[in-house]
Amino acid sequence: MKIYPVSLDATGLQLAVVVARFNHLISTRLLQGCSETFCELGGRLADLHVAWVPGAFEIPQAARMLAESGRYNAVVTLGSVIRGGTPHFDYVCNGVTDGVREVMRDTGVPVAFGVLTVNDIDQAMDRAGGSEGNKGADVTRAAIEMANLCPMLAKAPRPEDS
Ligand code: INI
Repeated sequence: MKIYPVSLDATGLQLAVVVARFNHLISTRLLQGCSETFCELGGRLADLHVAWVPGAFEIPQAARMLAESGRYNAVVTLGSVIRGGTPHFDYVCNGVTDGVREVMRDTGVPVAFGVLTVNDIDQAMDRAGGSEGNKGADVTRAAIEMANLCPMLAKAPRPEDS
């Protein structure tokens, strides 16, 4: 049995972050969790490139451009969509979740999904450095793990070569 090793070492990794300005307070907390985690795991702050976009709906377009640039080992997406009793919530949620998944599928670059979809601001605060931890930190760990795993999978030997 071969098991690919898990690595959370961010040394030398180039990370792009797309963060929504909508619900700015939540976003800054998610971004703080992201940058602290990247540096704790060995990344350099200079290698963390941040693109602010107006809202979650704009995240996929910026994430695609950054992924297609070929410059980054992974992309982290951050933001929050808070249910407000209007159908807008569902449209924005569907747009960002479908869009991010398509970017990852189409480009092969790992894209971590750190967009909170919650009922109210309290639930968002709980997940942005409050009682439920920091989703920005969690998804940054996922991005680093995938950034290290994907090159190994791309070089996986064919059965006849191993
Ligand atoms: N954008 C968010 O990031 N979060 C929200 O909760 C939200 N709501 O509820 O409307 C939101 N809307 C803006 C949207 O992302 C776009 O920026 C806008 O529609 C322009 O395309």
